Amino acid sequence: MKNRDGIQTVSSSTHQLSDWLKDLCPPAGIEIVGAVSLPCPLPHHDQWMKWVEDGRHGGLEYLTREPENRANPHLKNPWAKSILVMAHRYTAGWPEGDKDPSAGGEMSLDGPWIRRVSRYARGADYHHVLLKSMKQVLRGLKGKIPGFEAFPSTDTGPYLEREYAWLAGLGFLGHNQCLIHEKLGSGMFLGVALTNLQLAGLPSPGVPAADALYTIEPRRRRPPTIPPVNLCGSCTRCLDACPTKALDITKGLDANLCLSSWSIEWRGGAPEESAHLQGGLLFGCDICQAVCPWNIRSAERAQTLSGVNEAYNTLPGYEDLSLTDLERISPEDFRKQFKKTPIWRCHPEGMQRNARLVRRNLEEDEK
Ligand code: B12
Ligand code: SF4
Ligand code: SF4
Repeated sequence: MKNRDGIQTVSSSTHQLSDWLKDLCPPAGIEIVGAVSLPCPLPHHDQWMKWVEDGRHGGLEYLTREPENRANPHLKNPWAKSILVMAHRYTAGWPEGDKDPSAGGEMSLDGPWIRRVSRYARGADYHHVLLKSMKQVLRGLKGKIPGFEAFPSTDTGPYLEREYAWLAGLGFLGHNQCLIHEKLGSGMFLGVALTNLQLAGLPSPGVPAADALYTIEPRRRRPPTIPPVNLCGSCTRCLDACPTKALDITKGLDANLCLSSWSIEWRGGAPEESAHLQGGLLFGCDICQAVCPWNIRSAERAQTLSGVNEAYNTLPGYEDLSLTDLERISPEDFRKQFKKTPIWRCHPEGMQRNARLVRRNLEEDEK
């Protein structure tokens, strides 16, 4: 890793940065960028700590490590003056069928298995795609700001990406826990980069920005507010639709109950007593996003927007595979098919297990 000790601060303004981003983002396919100055108190710090204490991280132990550094990246990186947050859209919305756990009403076992996979995982691995795009933008900024340094990551760094995305003005945090942009919805990946850039014009630390610095579609503008606004109003659709009742307004998501944990993260898969709740879902779950009115409205608006990055379209070759193939997929075939995709995360054993469970659930349903 590059030695970061001697990194010096560089300066610019939000105004100037916005101008540069207008040129740099479109060719890199980055759709939104915002910034937060560091150090920055996290307005949801206490809720997050309680979340960990209550064990709602569902055995994802890495989420409990070094809470001080996770809450304050400045402690380990005193040279860092801001964090840039970038977003890549991966879907223009979720069709009606994604709202139910049978996977698009797709009860037939011979139907396309890929419809049972969350939309974020149908194409290339966003860890590579987004990171490449972020690096392109950051290289461009290096060319404009002598001495600029930035360290991008997506998922892999100890950063609360949703919290920073919200603080940077990319959207609001919904009851489904997702970062929701009022016009683009929540179908977007987030990436962050610690930088040595001091930016004049950012809101005070801990106050969410009214809008991003660069965006293909402005949000509904409103003044920054404390305490944070959440635009769910009286809606509880995601809480009601979640098959395992993993969501709670005051406590957040319970990763012990989330189908996404069971089917992607847990080596043992779904708990036997509730495995039927996974229905026909093979990998991940989109239900709490598919039912969200913000996503439904953003899908209606999608025709007027530029397309989603093609890297996230369903990959070719998938149509040759069936659920039966996945039930017995060998490690070599799994590697060949999924090495450069988000599905790689669940290992061949996880895929075999998930495919067998889907068959069992759907066969039981048909009885
Ligand atoms: C661990 C993890 C998971 C776990 C736990 C999810 C969770 N809600 O914590 C599991 C495996 C279940 C999961 C599932 C999914 N994930 Co995930 N996940 C992560 C990861 C790596 C860490 C999240 C984390 O720190 N969780 C701890 C909780 C408390 O933090 P948080 O959810 O970010 O919430 C913060 C704020 O929302 C705020 N907050 C605001 N209001 C409230 C209210 C309450 C009560 C609480 C507790 C907190 C809170 O406080 C928190 C701390 O700042 C992030 C990447 C990253 N480094 O951030 C991706 C990330 C959150 N995941 C992502 C995605 C796409 C998904 C799925 C949609 C994938 C799928 N289709 O299956 C689902 C969505 C499930 C859901 N409804 O949240 C995206 C979200 C993009 C977006 N637009 O929001 C991220 C940012 C990855 C990325 N780089 O794009 N994920
Ligand atoms: S991803 Fe699925 S299981 Fe997890 S909270 Fe959302 S609806 Fe519930
Ligand atoms: S479905 Fe309703 S409650 Fe859930 S995130 Fe969307 S607006 Fe908020």
